[in-house]
Amino acid sequence: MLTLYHSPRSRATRAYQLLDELGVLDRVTVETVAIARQDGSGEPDPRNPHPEGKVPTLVHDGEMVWESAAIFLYLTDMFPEAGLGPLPGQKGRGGYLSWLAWYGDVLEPVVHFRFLGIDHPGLFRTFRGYDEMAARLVSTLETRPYLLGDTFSAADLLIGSTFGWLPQMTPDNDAVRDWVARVTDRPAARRTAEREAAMA
Ligand SMILES: N[C@@H](CCC(=O)N[C@@H](CS)C(=O)NCC(=O)O)C(=O)O
Repeated sequence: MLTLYHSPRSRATRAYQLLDELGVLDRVTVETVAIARQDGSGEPDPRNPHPEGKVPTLVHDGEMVWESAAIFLYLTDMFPEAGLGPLPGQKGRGGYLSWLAWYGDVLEPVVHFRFLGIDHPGLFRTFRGYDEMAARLVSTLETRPYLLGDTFSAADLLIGSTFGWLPQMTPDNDAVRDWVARVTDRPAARRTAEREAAMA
């Protein structure tokens, strides 16, 4: 049994969208739980097994998977028919794993430090800065429509969703802006927004 613990308009939204992109919504139980929100509303939900009360959380036959990048990899490996993430041995697997890890190890911290106005040489030495993050996306997306090449993957959804939530953090580059538009304005994104609106 596969269960996604989800909360509307959160980082779990893109995991919920991924289930739609994979065509497996009917094979997964989606449990909507409360979370503590940045505005001070809400609180951790005892039904959510994540030890810090965060979402998304995925539970497969009693085993928990947490962190969006791990959940994305787990789901695209488990449901390969949609072709949203190269499997071991397939072309693009290395890039796919690297972009997923880059999301959590570089993009999230760099974007949030910038958003919060936090700067320190130690942060730059560890993560590099906003300009380096942006340059990585620019140099990739000026040569191809999606992070892995010609086709959309779950890495585009994971990374692109950040700029859907924080558009002011989008690198100032047409190729990146066009990519964000392509990966955030998808039928599954619209369906997910409708489903979440109906939950409200
Ligand atoms: N790095 C984690 C972050 C998860 C996260 O912080 N989720 C937020 C929702 S956007 C949350 O659950 N917050 C509740 C809390 O911090 O208690 C991921 O990408 O999955």
